[in-house]
Amino acid sequence: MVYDELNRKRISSESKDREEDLSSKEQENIKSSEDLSLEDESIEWARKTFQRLKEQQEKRQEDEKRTEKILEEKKFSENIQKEELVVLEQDKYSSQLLNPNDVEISDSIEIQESEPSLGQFDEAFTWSAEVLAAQGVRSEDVSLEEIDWLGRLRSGLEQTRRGFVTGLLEKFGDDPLTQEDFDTLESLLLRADAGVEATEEVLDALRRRLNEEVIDSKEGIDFLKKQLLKLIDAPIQKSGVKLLSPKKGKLNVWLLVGVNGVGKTTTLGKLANLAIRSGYSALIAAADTFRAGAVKQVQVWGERSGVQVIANTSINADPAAVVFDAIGAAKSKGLDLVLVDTAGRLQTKHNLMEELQKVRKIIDRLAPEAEVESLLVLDASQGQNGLKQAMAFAKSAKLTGVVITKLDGTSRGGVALAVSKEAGLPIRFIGAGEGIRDLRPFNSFEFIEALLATR
Ligand SMILES: Nc1nc2c(ncn2[C@@H]2O[C@H](COP(=O)(O)OP(=O)(O)O)[C@@H](O)[C@H]2O)c(=O)[nH]1
Ligand SMILES: [Mg+2]
Repeated sequence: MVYDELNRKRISSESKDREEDLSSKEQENIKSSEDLSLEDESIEWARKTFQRLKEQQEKRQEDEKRTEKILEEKKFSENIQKEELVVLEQDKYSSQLLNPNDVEISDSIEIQESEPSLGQFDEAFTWSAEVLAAQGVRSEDVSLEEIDWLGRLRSGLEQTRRGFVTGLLEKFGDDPLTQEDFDTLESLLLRADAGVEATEEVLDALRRRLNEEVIDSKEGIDFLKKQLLKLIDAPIQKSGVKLLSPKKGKLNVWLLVGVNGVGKTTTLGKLANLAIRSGYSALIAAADTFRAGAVKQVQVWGERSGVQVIANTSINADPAAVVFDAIGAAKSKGLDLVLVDTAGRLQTKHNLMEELQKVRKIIDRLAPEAEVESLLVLDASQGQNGLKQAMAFAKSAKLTGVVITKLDGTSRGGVALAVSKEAGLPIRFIGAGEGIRDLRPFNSFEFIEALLATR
């Protein structure tokens, strides 16, 4: 379960932090003399983890083969009708909640659903293993999904990192940095779309540190990591909620808002899947009634995860009415989470804002006790421009957090820093791909490690 994994990580890394605070000087001394054996140890740890995951995967594949074989034999001996097998296939996806007659699946909307699979024991694996170990995760608790995700996050951020980290490694030498070096660092940060404010803050901290001592490239990167982490964690800490998950025993309503095409509907589909996999009950409100095809897109996602979709397919149906129905249904069934898809066209900005306000009012009136999250979805590939546009939503939608999508293959991953510093909003989820599992709750430590990975 994804949320269990994340909670476990936080608890162990917090206790680790405390240990570090207590004896950082001592640990530094120990570290330098033991650098080599530490490296050996971490490779050993990674190897052990890899071996276990490999065995686990082989066992799963064997089980699948065996099931297939049994099914084939059964088919042969009992002469099972083809139609019955089809029903079996469908059962894998649909739930009792969903009446298959209600949903018409369009062939044009494809959702990638592949199970994560273990690659080679390579640099990507050892890096991911190290990031997990650094958070205090035990080797036997590492899941294939976590390894797979970290690998993809790291390669997704490669373009942002490429110019940035190599540039940095060149800049940080044994000599003190010059004004010219600072200018380069500044432009590197700005080019990664970190934004002016975040860039200034980080540079100031670095300047202060360098006034005190000369630092080498590794220390430079480590210092930068700490600064960026602090910056990105500030709004999360301020919110008082480290990891956003639906509160049990309450109705949770999560609105997804943002400009057209940023990935709201896709994110909602992935969130529905994440919620179900983590043991929550959920329902989708298809409140983007403006775009043709939007409802169908949502229905496909709902069907994949066995989540009921409340929709009104008539043209220009009132989004607030859809939300009204959805909250009523969720309350009567005692569900945990309502995910609300919304429209994002900016051409008619004024109407859109009014519409969002109306939706918000309905929620507040109908379910004043509900935990409402208004999540701004932001396309990382649009960088700072996207952020500026998106902030138009801040007032009408009473934003509480951000989801950053499309972190796979953009050079503007630094926009996460701008979001934290300039919008002051906590990042709650990040998406790095179009597949159903390509969205995870935001883990700042992993993000910064991936952003500044030196290999
Ligand atoms: N590469 C990539 N594509 C994404 C991601 N999230 C969404 N998309 C794609 O972005 C496009 C627009 O997404 P959609 O959810 O319809 O956006 P909406 O208009 O905000 O609802 C679709 O083609 C999605 O598959 C992501 O994390 N990575
Ligand atoms: Mg949409």
